[in-house]
Amino acid sequence: MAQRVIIHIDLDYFYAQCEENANPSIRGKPVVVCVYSGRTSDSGVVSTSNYEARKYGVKAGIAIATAKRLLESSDATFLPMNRQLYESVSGRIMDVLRDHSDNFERTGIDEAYLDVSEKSNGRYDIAKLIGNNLKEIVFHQEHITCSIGIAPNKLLAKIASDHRKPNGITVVDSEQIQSFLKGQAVNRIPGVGKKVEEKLRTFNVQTIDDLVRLNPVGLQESFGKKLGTYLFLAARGEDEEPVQNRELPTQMSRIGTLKENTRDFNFIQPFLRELTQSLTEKLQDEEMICKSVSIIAILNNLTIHTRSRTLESPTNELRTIDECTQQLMKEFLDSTPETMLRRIGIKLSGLSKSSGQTNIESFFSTRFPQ
Ligand code: DCP
Ligand code: CA
Ligand code: CA
Repeated sequence: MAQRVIIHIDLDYFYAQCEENANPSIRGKPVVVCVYSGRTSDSGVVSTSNYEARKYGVKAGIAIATAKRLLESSDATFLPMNRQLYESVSGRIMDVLRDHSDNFERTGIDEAYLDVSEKSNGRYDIAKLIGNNLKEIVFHQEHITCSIGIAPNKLLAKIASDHRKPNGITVVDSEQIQSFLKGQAVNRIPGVGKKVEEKLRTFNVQTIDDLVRLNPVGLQESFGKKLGTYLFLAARGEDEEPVQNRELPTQMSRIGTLKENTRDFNFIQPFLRELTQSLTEKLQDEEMICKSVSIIAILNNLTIHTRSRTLESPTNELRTIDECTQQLMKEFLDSTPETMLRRIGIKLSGLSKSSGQTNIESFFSTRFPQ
């Protein structure tokens, strides 16, 4: 089989870069995008920061109060997340990338894999031209820089895209795999988080070449069959996963039958709440948020009616969604005095990913809980 050519693209300091473009006067100074919890004016965590802020040690996940302290002496800008802005920039960039690949897989708001094996004729010099061309198009169109990795599989392409950041491009062809991995820390391997890293350290493993020395049986005994095998192959830069179009669902719904036909809100309410809760949990499990909420009412004459509302901002919060379904149901009952309900349902639509977590990361956190 001909050698595959896979590109991984990750947009640089994505939310903060979108903010710089929305307001160029903040460029060149530290920019911190925050998730305010609303409890006090400073409570919450940093979502991301630009590279100027990172020089001060400000990065995703630290407390906003800590970031403010670290940036005390600078003219930093702190901004709340503007998810809609990032979604629309991301959507347009993904459309461009999809257009330039044989096969395309988006794995997060700011990253994607492109299979360009055919487009590049299996040649890495051509693939590099494709990569640089993509960087140019994305920058020209959206003023966003990105980092690119090009390699024979997804695993290596992802490690490579992280190798020169920001605005880098790293090519690893099949001859360069060993030298590329040599000396890199084990946590460069996607899915190797703090727990696995610590456990590996007890075996004196810190770098990927240390990991190569462990035998597969021992790895499986210590980490389980799946993760053990994965680590064994990853240390050798091996990965067969295809780049696959996994378009995310845009809506989800759930319908149930009431114990008896009724239009009594007190009877309907707990059932509606149960439906809302289980569907919201599914939404959260998928790490998604919804823009609109609908209720579905199927009457005793089997006609179907829906009522919908667009939320002020997309969410996966149970309280907000629950309030909305209750309200919509009340309004439906008030506006249709004669009806008897037989089945009721809810629908969440306008779905999008809720975090910058990539699928590969959530894949590993669900399959190999650390
Ligand atoms: N994100 C977040 N909370 C986190 C991590 C990320 O809200 N703990 C969001 C903000 C990021 C986006 O997801 O801009 C993409 O995440 P990345 O991990 O790719 O980080 P950045 O794009 O911000 O920076 P880098 O240049 O290192 O890729
Ligand atoms: Ca990024
Ligand atoms: Ca990313």
